[in-house]
Amino acid sequence: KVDDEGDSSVITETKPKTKRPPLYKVLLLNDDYTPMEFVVLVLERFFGLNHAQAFEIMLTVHKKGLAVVGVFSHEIAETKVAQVMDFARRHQHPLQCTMEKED
Ligand code: NFA
Repeated sequence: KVDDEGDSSVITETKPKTKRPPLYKVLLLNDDYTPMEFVVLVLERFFGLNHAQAFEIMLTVHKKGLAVVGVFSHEIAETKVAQVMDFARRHQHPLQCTMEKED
């Protein structure tokens, strides 16, 4: 398409951009003190994973230092992080959960 204000060589056509909201990775971090079974419980309770999935992700965090446990909208990710951090604090475990914008 050509622009209708004088210069017929200026191309003004653009893509109709529908923008999707950014997504956020929720990360679980390893530490030396939180019991493995507590981490499994957290993953079952707050991320809807079955026991086998929860155990597998817990082991990945334990071995690699961290893992992505899910990808959510900003609001849902913030809620998950707050729920995990509060649950860990109430049980006096140092478990850390954070979020990071997806590229
Ligand atoms: N590294 C912890 C332990 O050996 C287990 C753990 C796994 C902690 C995943 C935090 C996250 N008890």
